[in-house]
This record gives sequence, structure tokens and C-alpha cells, in this order.
Amino acid sequence: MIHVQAQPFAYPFDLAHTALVIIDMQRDFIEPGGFGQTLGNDVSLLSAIVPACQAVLAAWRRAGGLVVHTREAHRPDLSDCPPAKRDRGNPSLRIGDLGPMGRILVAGEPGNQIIAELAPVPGEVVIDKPGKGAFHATPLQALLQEQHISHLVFMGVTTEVCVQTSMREANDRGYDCLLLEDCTESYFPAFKASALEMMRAQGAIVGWTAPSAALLQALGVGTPQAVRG
Ligand code: C5J
Repeated sequence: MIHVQAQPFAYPFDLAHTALVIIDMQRDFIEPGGFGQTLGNDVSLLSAIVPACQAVLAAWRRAGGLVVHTREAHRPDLSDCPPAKRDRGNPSLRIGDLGPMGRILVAGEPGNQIIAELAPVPGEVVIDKPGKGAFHATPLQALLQEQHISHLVFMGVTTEVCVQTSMREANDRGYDCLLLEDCTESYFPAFKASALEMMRAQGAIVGWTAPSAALLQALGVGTPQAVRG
């Protein structure tokens, strides 16, 4: 068993039953010209977490743990995009519209790809999700059950939207969840701080949070005895 120094108390996990879940680290949210920017956000805030995410992903791969990537992605005919989602607000480009990186939030478009720094490698799971939560209308639950996964370590964007929604969905399905504080970001720093606080409050009512250094230390990164307890 591996123990991570986390809040509100240590997070224990067994690598064989734990997946690293990376939420929506796709060009649409991280790079200029995508959905994040069409909503009026400063996307440079989000790209700052990329090096920390890369370090965790590299360590997790070396340890042999399961990796799951998600993308917020709609079918080209938008049949899985409710009008309530497409029509909400006043973005400069709506879901399905053609932007500088192809059609916004549409599967297969350049902007919908995971950023090169965190690109999936063969054998890793990639889940296209039409909603905010990774479990809504996706095969994620079945896949995790098949692999006997009970614990999820989360990274990705944005903290209070797709990350928090996915973590709450996971918590309700019985998973013990850890969110890596410096591997998640919001366009609104105050929302990130609040989301972290509300998830770990009341005895980890949604889950745990920890800096990525605590996970890396627990994994024994750089030492051969690393990982399986
Ligand atoms: C948003 C996400 N913010 N991945 N998506 O629309 O958080």
C-alpha cells in the first residue's frame, strides 16, 4: 500500500487498483483559439500546470499504472450536444463552429486533441465525453470495473468544472479520489481554491487533495523500489 501525504489526511492506495485520470488537457482549453478563449478566458493560466502534469504522467507510466485521458468532445453532427449546452452564454464561437483549430469541441478536430506534451501512448485509455463529468454517457465506469479499479488520482482542467464534476461522479460511484493541486487549474484562481477546499472538507467528503510532489515522493520516484506495495 502507498500512502500520500494529503489533505485532510493521508491517502492510501494500491497501484494495481488505481488509475491516473487526466481530464480534458486538450488544445481547446489550453491553447489560444479554442473553446476556453471563445468564452473570454485567459488560457495561459492553464498551460502553467503542464510541466507538473508531465512529471506525474512520466512517473505513473514508469510505475506501470493505468492511465485514462478524457476529452470534452462532441460528435460531428452534434447529436450528443444538447441545445442547452450549445446555446448557453455568449461565446465568440459556439460548440461546432469553425475556429482556428477546427470545429470547437468536435471529436477528431485539431483543437480536440490532447496537447502534445501529454499525448496518450498506445495502451492508454482515451474517453470522449460529451458532458462535464467523465462518467456521463461514456464507457468509463464499465472500463474501471473491468480493471478492478477502486481509486482514482485526478489531474486536468478546469478544476471547478470538468474535474470537480468528474470527481463528484466518481465519489458517488464509490471511488476514493485524490486531486493533485498543482496539476489542475481554473481560469478563475478563486474558483480553484474554493473547489479544492470544498472537495476535501468534512473529512474528504468528495476526496483528497495533495501537491504532486507528495505523490511522486510516495511513488519513490528515482528509486528502484518504487511502487507496488
Ligand atoms: C469546461 C472543462 N470548462 N473541461 N470544460 O467547459 O472544464
